[in-house]
Amino acid sequence: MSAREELKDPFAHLHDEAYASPYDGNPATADTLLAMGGREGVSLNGTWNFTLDLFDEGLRQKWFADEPLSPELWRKPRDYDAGAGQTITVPSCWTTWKPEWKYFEGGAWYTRTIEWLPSPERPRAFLRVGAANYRARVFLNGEFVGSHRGGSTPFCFELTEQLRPGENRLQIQVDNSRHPSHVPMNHIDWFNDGGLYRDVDILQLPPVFIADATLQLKPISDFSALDLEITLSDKVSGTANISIPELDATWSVDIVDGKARATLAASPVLWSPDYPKRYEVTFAYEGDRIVEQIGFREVRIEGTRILLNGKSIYLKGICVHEDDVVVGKVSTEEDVRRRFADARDLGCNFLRLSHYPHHEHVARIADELGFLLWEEIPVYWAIDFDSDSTLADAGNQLRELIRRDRNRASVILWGIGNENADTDARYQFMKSLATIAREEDSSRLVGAACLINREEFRIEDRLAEHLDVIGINEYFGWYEPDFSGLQTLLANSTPEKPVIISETGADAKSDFHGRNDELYTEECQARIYAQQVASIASVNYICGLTPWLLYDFRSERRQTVFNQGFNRKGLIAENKKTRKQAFDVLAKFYHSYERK
Ligand code: GCB
Repeated sequence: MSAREELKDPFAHLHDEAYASPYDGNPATADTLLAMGGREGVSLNGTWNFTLDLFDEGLRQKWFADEPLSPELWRKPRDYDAGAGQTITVPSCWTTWKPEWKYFEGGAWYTRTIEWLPSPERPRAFLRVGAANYRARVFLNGEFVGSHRGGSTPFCFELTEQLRPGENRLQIQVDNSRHPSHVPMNHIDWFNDGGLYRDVDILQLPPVFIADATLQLKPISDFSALDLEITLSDKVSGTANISIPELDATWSVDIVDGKARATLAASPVLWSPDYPKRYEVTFAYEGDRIVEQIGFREVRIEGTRILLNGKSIYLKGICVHEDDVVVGKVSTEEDVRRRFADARDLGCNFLRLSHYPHHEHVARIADELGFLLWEEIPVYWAIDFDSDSTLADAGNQLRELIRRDRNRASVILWGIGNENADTDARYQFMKSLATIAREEDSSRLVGAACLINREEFRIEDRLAEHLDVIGINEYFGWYEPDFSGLQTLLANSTPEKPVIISETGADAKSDFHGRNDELYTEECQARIYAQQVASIASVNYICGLTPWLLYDFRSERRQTVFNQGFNRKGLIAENKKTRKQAFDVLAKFYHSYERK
């Protein structure tokens, strides 16, 4: 123990309520996020030491600064000893790890050792975390590295300077507290899982490397040009080489100050749900390469239509949460493929990944299978729309999502919010988000799931002028028992943009049967679906629907005898097997419907 440490007042932390602020700095943002693009990381998945920390003692007492010593060598008492804690597997949610941790909302410490073997060709090291709900603070060898806000997007930190050859101690404090400044805020209709619940990797990279590379079909180019953007790790100049062997195409592009932007002539076979054609694309800069499977397609609007590759498309969709009774928000590839298989049976060509960015392999699998996606950030219900810091957080989550997925043909729409009341503050906040979405990606649509004008029974939201597609959440037949309101709403509305019914539905407990006007029966849910599709089908400005939703999911807001901690609006029960009657109603509609 150093003399300085001996002198430290052992009681100072008891009176310090500003203890967390030193660890909110050096934020990881979209600008520090690195493209994975086929890179092989050194996986840090597996067993980590783990301690829940209800009172934030770790930050108050600087647990991370304690050298790991076996207890007989301690010279003063400690409240934390990583080795004596419990262990957990990464990725996972602590909320599903032990029954007694189910409702824990607060901080938790993950600690593990990493071996570092410096390599002359790849001397730079980056930590990449797939997602940590909600706030993460990273420490290496007792020093604070940086922090990240946002529970569902990936983030990176460079560790090169702090890593020592041999053993290093990596600690990540993850805090899933709900808070008024967060996005989402306190009130959500899903389970607030906590943890490092997606992959964690170390990327070993050359001195200058490709930080990000995007190639997509240039909008309104007669399908004959590709937009390229490459960002290097450093502001150097040079040449990047891009190749698509299947098209027999290679291009050399100048990089100036670490950036290359170019339009490349090419006429690839277009990607679509009917023919999800992808090409292997290689981006190379000196010794560094990123290899991506990319599909090329165009999406745009014309009046009240959505055009995919120039042809009007009707979006036969379904909403889905990232939720599982056993593993929480962890999305295994098997589970993702099951979602798509069920959606396929339903007759879908479209999924709304609600209400936050789902695992990055979802869009890759959608590219491969031929599904279109609506991806969104959790600007959900009430948000502190007056706060600049909250806007910065939401804007960053949106940029991180877009940069993560903008090579994915499946993603056609960025959702910037869900059911937010139409106030002035919300209008300004979401207008800024729409601008960010377009700055990041001008080739996709921007939408939001909006509320309706309930006084006038009209589709009306001031935000619509900044959207390409208006999503409408309406629950006629359920929260609004008088179904005739839907016909009034549809007849009263003359939107000038495409509308998607982004939610509709009803709860039903699977295997609970009764009259079709008896709430929570499968018959009642099926009747509401039948009425909904019959009312919507003939409305010209409606370009698709994503009813709420594929599977029942955990939601502690719901505690009736029917719900027992679940939102039961799934077409399939939470076991992901038992289909309810409404599944067949929607499947029949989707399999037979052709828009005139
Ligand atoms: C909504 C929300 C969704 C809820 C759903 C419901 O409008 O967007 O998150 O789960 O209603 O079941 O009430």
